[in-house]
Amino acid sequence: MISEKINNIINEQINLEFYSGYLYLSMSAHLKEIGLFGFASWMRLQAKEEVEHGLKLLDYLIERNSFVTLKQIKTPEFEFNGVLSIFNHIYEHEKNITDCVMKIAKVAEDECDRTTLSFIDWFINEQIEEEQNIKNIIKRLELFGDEKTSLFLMDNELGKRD
Ligand code: OFO
Repeated sequence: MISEKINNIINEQINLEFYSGYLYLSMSAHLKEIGLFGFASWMRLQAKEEVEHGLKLLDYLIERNSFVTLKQIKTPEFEFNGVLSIFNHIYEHEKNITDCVMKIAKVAEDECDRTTLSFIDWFINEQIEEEQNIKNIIKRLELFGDEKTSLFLMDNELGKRD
């Protein structure tokens, strides 16, 4: 059985992961509305991944004979101002999520909970990968600009994510 502190912080993280899913889904819907179907599909796949992250945490609590407490998910942004600003927004969001994951590792360390520490490693690596993927897209948007031709090419490319 894990400590109350660990239980609380993991339950909070479940909520954050589902919120992340909501945020990506909101962005995906917006991108689809404006005809950027490749970007929209990339975002929708990311939303699915976020839900999987939430479920992975939820299953972990159950495996450790702990309790799942699902709380209300806050409303994600739904007004956006261009593709570059959307990616800058999620980059900041993911950096924040990385801090939260690091905080779980810190609490696990303080509680001498080796199992949670090793479990959370997967999330730390996942965050590094996510931040990097988003940063790479931002670099290219900054380099090529978000005018029609470059957006068209990137939209095709991102639409190939599977
Ligand atoms: Fe779950 O990795 Fe993004 O938020």
